[in-house]
Amino acid sequence: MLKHDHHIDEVFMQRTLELAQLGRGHVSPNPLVGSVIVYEGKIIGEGWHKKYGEAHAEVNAVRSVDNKNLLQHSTVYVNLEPCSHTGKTPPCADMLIEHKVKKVVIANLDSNPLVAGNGVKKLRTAGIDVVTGILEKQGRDLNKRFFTFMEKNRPYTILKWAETADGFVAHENFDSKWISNEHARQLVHKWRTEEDAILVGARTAAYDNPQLNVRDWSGRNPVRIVIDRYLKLSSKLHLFDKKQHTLCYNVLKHEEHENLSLVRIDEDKFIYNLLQDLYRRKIQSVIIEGGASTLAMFIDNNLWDEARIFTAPQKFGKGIQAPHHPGILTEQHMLAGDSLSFYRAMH
Ligand code: AOF
Ligand code: ZN
Repeated sequence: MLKHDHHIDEVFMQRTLELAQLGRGHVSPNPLVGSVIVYEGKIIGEGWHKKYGEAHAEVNAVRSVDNKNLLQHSTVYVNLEPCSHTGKTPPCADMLIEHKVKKVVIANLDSNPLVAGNGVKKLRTAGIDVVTGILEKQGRDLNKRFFTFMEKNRPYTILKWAETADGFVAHENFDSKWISNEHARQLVHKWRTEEDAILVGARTAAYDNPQLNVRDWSGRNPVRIVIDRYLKLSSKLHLFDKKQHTLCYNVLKHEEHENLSLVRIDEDKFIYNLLQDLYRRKIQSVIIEGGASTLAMFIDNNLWDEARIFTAPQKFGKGIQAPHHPGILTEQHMLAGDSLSFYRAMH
């Protein structure tokens, strides 16, 4: 491929990824997908997957083109390989073939076993020119939750905590107030809107009595999850107020109530079993908000993808130690008020 073509493909794929983002919060467990249709160097159609169960990106892009005759001379950009299966909607590959589009440019192959290369195969067999791997890394990152879910058969797992300059997450009495600040809190509420579920351990549930909902940002509430192996937590905790669904993982019993599921799983490989159960429930991502021993269990079992850590300038001297993670630092910056910094590490 000519260098010039490659650059142009990247420019249109960048726009495709921007459109894909518009579906955020509405399409899970489906991926974020955008599509741009280009005729003689100009965009003549755009679309994205707007809502779970509804039309796919390419379908919306094709619908937006006024003169459908131009499609046979056009290139379709789509960040995910067009699907080849009949799911909630008919196969997009077939639709593109029917319109005889000239070329299809893709960022990522679809890891869904129902598709997995078959979309590209169908297009090529029909004589359509297919280019793959344009802005592949950005596309993988955009759909990191979907790809992890499909490839590892578990939700994308984000660890979050705040630690002092000397590496503690709480005082010895488990009091963890005053480490983070209101800027960090608002950011955490935004993050909650971006994930399907939020999880805490029994000690955090008991000491902090968190509501685990979204208040300082607008967006949907995630499913709440608590680990309470021996069902010792008080039913008066906010987590059990039945205002939102809570999953309570334990080793004793299974019970369904309105907005509360007690889920029994085997003690052996507990964390692994928990993530398996979330996978079965189609929960594509989970943010783990503590405490230290719960976070450490995910790290020790090698079952995590990303860590988001706030560090505060103050020192506690002693207390509950922050978890140690073997991740790779990818981002570090100061938050407003410069009393706190944030860093992100990838597994
Ligand atoms: C595409 N374009 O915009 C999306 C695709 O149940 P369905 O019919 O919505 O199918 C969902 C699957 O289709 C999903 O798991 C993924 O493999 C693919 N998503 N494919 O061609 C799109 N969202
Ligand atoms: Zn499709």
